[in-house]
Amino acid sequence: MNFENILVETRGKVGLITLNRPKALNALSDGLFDDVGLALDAFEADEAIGCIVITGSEKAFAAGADISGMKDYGYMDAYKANFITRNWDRVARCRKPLIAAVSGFALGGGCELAMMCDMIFAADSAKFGQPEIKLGILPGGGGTQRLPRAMGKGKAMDMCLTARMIDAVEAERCGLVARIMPTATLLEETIVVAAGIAEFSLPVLMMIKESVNRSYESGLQEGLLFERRSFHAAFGINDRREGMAAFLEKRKPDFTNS
Ligand code: DAK
Repeated sequence: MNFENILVETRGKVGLITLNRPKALNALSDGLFDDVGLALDAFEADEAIGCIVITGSEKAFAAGADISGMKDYGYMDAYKANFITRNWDRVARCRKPLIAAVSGFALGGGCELAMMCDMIFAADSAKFGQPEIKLGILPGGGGTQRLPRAMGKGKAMDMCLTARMIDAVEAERCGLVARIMPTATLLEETIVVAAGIAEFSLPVLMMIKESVNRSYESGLQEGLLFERRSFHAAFGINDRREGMAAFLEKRKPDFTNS
């Protein structure tokens, strides 16, 4: 797959998307999100792929939406083009596990893109921020909604109202980041984790992802009911039978994603 704004490759059962607009610190354009959407379509359709990683460069995961691309936008341009919603949300709709491997700047839409993934692994160099206020706009790609859910209202307000960047240690401490890794080995370590995930049963991984995400969008009882129904459904999956049989027979399970 050849794209103008991203590099796409597979590493075993892991699909890897690398944002590739180095001159603009991976600023996020509409075209870039079209590319990401097509790559995700292909990885989701590929039965051999069990986990997807999105990464950027060592200096920048992504420095936000492309400011030059939207500087002349009026309300009607943004509204009629369904700006952001049309293609950015594709990332949040991905059904397979998706990890953001973040090195350097993850600002504005870059931070929002990372939050659309299931978890963020950060290099020790990573810097997260929502600096939109400095441009006279507000975070519009989910920042004002996903940040408070990840880190609580106070920290989210601090980031959105002051434009302060937080480093990887603070981001992990407040729950935005799942793991911190050395910058030099971030991608390889992330791929090892992703490869481990991809060894599990894909339908069960998808059920887990759906169920955890449901906790954001429902009350506790609704969420528990959703989890319980999915759990019951898992008894109809061959891989459930295989996983339990393998444990009892003291062997490695052979999952078939069925
Ligand atoms: N857009 C376009 N170009 C960018 C960019 C960006 N976001 N960030 C950096 N660049 C470009 C720079 O212009 C520069 O280009 P040249 O001058 O070399 O041609 C090149 O990348 C290198 O950047 P710097 O020279 O500035 O590099 P430094 O190391 O000095 O600084 C920095 C790095 C990341 C601190 C700095 O570049 C910076 O502050 N960048 C802007 C960060 C930012 O403000 N991000 C938020 C963008 S706004 C919406 C939903 C969501 C959004 C919008 C609308 N709707 C629903 C309508 C999202 C908005 C955003 O993300």
